Amino acid sequence: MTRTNALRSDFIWGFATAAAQIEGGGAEQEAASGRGPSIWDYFCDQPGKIADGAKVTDTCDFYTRWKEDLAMMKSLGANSYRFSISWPRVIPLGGKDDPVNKQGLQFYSDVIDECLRLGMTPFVTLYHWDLPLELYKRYGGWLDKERVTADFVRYARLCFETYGDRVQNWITLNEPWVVAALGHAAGAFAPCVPRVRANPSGHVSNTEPWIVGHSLLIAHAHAVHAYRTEFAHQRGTIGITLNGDWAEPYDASPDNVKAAQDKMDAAVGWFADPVYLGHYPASLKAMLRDRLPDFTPAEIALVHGSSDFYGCNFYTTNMVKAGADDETNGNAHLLFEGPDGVPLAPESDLGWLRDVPWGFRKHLNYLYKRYGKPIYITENGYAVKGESEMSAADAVRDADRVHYFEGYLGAVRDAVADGVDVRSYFAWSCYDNFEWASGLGPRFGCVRVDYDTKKRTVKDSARFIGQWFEENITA
Ligand code: PNW
Repeated sequence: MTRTNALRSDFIWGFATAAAQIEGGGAEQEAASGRGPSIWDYFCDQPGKIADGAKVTDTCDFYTRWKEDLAMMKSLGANSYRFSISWPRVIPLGGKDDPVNKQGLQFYSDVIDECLRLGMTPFVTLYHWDLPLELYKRYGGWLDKERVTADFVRYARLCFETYGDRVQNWITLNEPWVVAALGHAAGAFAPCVPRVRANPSGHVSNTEPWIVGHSLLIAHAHAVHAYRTEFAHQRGTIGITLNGDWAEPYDASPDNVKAAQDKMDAAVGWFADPVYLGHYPASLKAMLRDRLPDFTPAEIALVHGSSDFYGCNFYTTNMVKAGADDETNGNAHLLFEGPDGVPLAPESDLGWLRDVPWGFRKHLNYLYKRYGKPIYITENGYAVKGESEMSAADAVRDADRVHYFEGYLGAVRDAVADGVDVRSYFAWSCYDNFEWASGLGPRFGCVRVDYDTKKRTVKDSARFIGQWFEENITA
């Protein structure tokens, strides 16, 4: 083994998951657990919304198998685990005056204790998309800034009170862009019931995503404020995690160079600029005009500086051309080939994802230069084409996923050599799980899950990653 000592000795690495994607072990068990329904339960019940008709109630059964699963992660070498708390599991109806589910609260407490016992630092996300359904019914969820903020802050406070003596690393929101854009504009994700249909041909609202995005920023900022003022003695860090893949201009034409920046502004800057720079990007304002809500002075004072780190989820790189009709991507076309017509990489199991490692180094440099914060990579991973159709024996020899991690981890190492302050890496995902509207088809796991028996089998990629960190973290 060659040691590179490329990463700091306290580098954090592990696997990432989200509650709604892994916990369910069958409808009966879920009902007995006291968890309230989320917008994803409701969405799964709508015909045609989930590719294979899968349900969030029946996924990997982490809810009963958590102890073995944590032991497995530990055996793969992880020194940390990133997971999310299900809001409706701890407060079934979700609201600030609604009752707490003691069983749900205890569940995460046990998971946290076991992580610590095993020597894995818990990174806890408060909101990974499973809004309590009741809040959507009551007031439209993220559409109502005042009410959702009050409810979210009470939920966050309950988590800080209950777990904050043991959890030092908090993530308020996972990928607000997905919540706002896929959940309220494109119609691909829950709740997908836009009230303003500017475009009569489809589920497209041209106002809701921006209202929702604004509420998400405000709710996040209030939760951070509560943590920093009321829980300062816990001495933890708190921040937000954003998605946003790298946008490379299709060619050197000014229009396409601008389109690439517009795409970065829409996907990343929409949230990162207010949080780290104190205002929305100028290109977003120019595109949306009065459809982009304004911050009051009090709001922006709270939002600006509301993240101790930059939480980065990263998956792919696009060649970007001007002239599309998609505001949530800055009206940019996202392509996987340049003018030479040669694909950047073969297809994965999802249309938006390909194995293009070179954009990662550029992305990390861009984020560090623009926002100047330590970067926690909170997700990165790959869905091998056709893996669900493979035999178990073939699926666990996941050479394409190994190839992906080899390239992307190399890009992390290069970015660190460039001077970028990267502190963590979480692979998405620990094991195959519920891939939202795509159901159980696309598999992102470094461990295979047989959904009939729930049996777990380690894939080659899990071993590869463990070995990679063993070689690259300074001893
Ligand atoms: C992230 N897109 O989601 C999420 O944080 C995970 O829950 C998810 O399983 C993972 O990436 C893999 O998809 C995304 O359509 C979902 O561009 C969709 C998109 C991007 C990220």
